[in-house]
Amino acid sequence: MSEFTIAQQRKVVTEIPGPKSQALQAQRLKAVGAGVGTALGIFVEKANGAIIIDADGNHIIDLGSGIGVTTIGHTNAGVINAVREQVGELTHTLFTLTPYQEYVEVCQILNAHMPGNFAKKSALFNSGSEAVENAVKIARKFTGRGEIAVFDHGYHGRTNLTMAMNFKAMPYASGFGPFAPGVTHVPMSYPLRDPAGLTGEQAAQRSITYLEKRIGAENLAAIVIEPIQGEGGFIVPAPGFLTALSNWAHENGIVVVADEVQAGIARTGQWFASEFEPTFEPDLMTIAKGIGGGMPISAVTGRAEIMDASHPGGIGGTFGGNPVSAAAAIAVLRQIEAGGVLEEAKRIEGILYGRLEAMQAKYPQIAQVRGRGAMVAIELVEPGTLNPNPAAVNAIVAHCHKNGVLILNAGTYNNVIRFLPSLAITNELLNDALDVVEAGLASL
Ligand code: PLZ
Repeated sequence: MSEFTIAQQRKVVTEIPGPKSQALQAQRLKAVGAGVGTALGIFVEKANGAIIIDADGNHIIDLGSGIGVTTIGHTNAGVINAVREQVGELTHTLFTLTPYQEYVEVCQILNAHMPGNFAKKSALFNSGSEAVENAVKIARKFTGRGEIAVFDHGYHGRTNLTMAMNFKAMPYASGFGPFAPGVTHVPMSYPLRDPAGLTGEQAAQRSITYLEKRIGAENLAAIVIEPIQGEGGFIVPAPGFLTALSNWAHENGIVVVADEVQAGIARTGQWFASEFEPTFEPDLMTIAKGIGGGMPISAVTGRAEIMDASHPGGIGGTFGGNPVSAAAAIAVLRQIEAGGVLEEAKRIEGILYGRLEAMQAKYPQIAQVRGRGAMVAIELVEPGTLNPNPAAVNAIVAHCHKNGVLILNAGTYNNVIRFLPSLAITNELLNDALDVVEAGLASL
């Protein structure tokens, strides 16, 4: 998939963060508002493939990809060339003033690859949150209904509406309200923590009871669900859960929105994570992160008649589908179409499952290995219980950071470690990173 311009090797030459990063961090703390946090205070200068280089010259293995953004690899050659070319030709018009072809081409590709045997249309935006906001707007306009439902442990963004849609108050919403009305939270299928043996259909029935009793099907415009939850800790619902929900929604004229912001665009080994349950039929999808190869762009793609529900002028935004970001997205999407990219996600899944399940057999803190493709996580507990073990996660993350592996936590209980490497990561580099993870586990 990639020719590398930086050797794909970990190299730690200072403490992490090193002195130059520490000096920059001191400046940053004076200049940048405190609400904008830091997971690891290294200042990044360059990156390629799955390696980032910091101001002190440390070569760090990136297992986070900017939270699932540089799926195709940092500074992918195809993306760089497309951006360079586009930036010299046209950087902005505002599509709703005077259109340009690149925007249309992104929509055409997304329409062609969204699952579902129906005509599709798309619209482009800047961020995942903005895509979710617009999917809700469009679903409300289409149905003439106001209420929406979301799922426990879910995450959808940082705008006022999407803050209301997130499960966790801390850190996303606490003190930032009041929030948009019309949002109801219902139970998710969480196989590790649900009663043993609860099937996907039974878990869906539990959610449907809430939807019917708390909201009333006739009042619901949309249900919005991540087919694999991202920030919630890569929770994969029990088989049948998504299908039973979408069947019920369709019987009741409710729009099904799959939030594919984190799981979509080849990350899981399919174009979209929704495809793992072929009978699950989302009407709209929200897409962002990996689509731009590092450039900001997002989309809502879905049923043409729903996408056409808004009056002209109802949907837009100054920068949505910016020409340079659109050119980057075309470069990413054409590479996936050309073949081989989905296979890389499956290769990585094989290594992650092989290594992490071997660790699970040795270390009783690992309650579960779950996820798909290059989106795999481990949930850590106090041995012999299901009690969340965030202390173990913090210790392993600290160990990894110290040793040049950038790794992310997740989960409602902060007790999940998630692996979101670029699909360009080599087997050697991934195994090296997993050796560091294992040493962290061993030192608990
Ligand atoms: N929907 C499923 O994962 C973004 C958040 C990073 P934006 N997740 C990473 C942070 O701390 O802000 C996300 C997601 C799902 C929507 C979003 C929101 O996407 O591009 O961050 O707005």
